Amino acid sequence: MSLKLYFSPGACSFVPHCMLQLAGVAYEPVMVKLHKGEQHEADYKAINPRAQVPVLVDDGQVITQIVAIVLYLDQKFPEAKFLPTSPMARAKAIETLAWMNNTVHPTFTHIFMPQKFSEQADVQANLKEFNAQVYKGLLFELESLVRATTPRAWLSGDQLGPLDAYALTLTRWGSIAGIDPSAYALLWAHIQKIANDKSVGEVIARERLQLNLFKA
Ligand SMILES: N[C@@H](CCC(=O)N[C@@H](CS)C(=O)NCC(=O)O)C(=O)O
Repeated sequence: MSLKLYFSPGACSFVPHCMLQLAGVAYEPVMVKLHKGEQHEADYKAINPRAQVPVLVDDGQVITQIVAIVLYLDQKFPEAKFLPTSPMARAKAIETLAWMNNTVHPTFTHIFMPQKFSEQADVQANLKEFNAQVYKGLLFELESLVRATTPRAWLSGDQLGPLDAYALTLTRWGSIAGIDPSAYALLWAHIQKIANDKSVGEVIARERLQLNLFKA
């Protein structure tokens, strides 16, 4: 078995990065420096023509898209219990994963990379401002999901998993977007609990992440 993960520090690839570390399996982490445009280099586009991370390569087979990678790793390493197995609980976990991936994540992309959506500087400024407000509301929604997990310890049940890793990433991104995470007391406490996990801590160290980048 040869597993390789293409990741970029602080990017959404943090989710499968944590899963591989939590699973305790051998894998090769390969860093892609998005800020240097390495995702657009020919060698990388030969692996993922969409020029994005994450990419998981298992025995030469390439998988892209977080949802696909999460479902793949969940089935490949059932002993890690990343997602619940009962049909309803599993569907609800995938519902949250899909929402994070298709709603919260692209909202941040509008703030962080508005140039992907308009060439005009004034439109880009408006996209940033508007979506930062939207993002604040989405973090409250995320916090309500954390509240709803009680008495379970983690977002998808009794095991720390991909939803928690994604929640950490999205909350950290909020701090980059000028949103103070300490305004979301419950969510912020949950993020710190995730970060205190040994395996997640190892990924944070490898990616050299600071959890809160908010500047008043
Ligand atoms: N829908 C994709 C989104 C992946 C994505 O947005 N990746 C970002 C990092 S978080 C990226 O590689 N951006 C580089 C770029 O767009 O140039 C997924 O689920 O994997």
